Amino acid sequence: MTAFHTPPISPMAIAFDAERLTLSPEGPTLTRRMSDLEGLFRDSDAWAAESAGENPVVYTVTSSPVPEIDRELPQSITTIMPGDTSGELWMTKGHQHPNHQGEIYLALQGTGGLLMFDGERTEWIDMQPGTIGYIPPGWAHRSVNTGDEPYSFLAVYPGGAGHDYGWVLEHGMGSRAYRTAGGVELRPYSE
Ligand code: S6P
Ligand code: ZN
Repeated sequence: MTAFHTPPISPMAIAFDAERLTLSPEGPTLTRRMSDLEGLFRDSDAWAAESAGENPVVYTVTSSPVPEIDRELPQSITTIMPGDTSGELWMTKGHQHPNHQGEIYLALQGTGGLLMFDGERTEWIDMQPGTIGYIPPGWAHRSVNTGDEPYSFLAVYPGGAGHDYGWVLEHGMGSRAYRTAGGVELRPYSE
């Protein structure tokens, strides 16, 4: 079983396999199934049926061994499976960093979107391999797979930033991303 390293962390090289999307040495991997996304999809009945049925893996997050500790700089690779629930594209839960700090995402494979919300304004960045999405301090963020293959990105973030998932449940994300014949459409969060 892999684990985070214990501080003090020694300088290290982390091998990144751009094809297989692995980090080596690696830390823990997190798997989010449909049932872990309660309260997030607009169509809660469809969410409940999918959770009680096949309960598919929606995304995984694999980490380097750098722990989420103040002043460290952890990295992770998130892979979101293609799919939608009543048209709403599969996505991460989304969170706010309670200790407001910036973060960067680098798209690696597939196509996606980076949805950000500061409580008033919503921003969307189309993400394709090579795009760096910058998340400023104070912006909640959620990633969406907009394509037909897995969408993967590298995240690098301050280890002391923390993760507030309740903020998104309380405030929403301003918009939701839907699959349409023409591509992707953003709709108001509560409609
Ligand atoms: C951490 C960074 C990512 C996400 C990951 C899963 O600050 O933003 O590693 O944790 O993409 O998303 P979520 O919303 O389930 O944590
Ligand atoms: Zn984050």
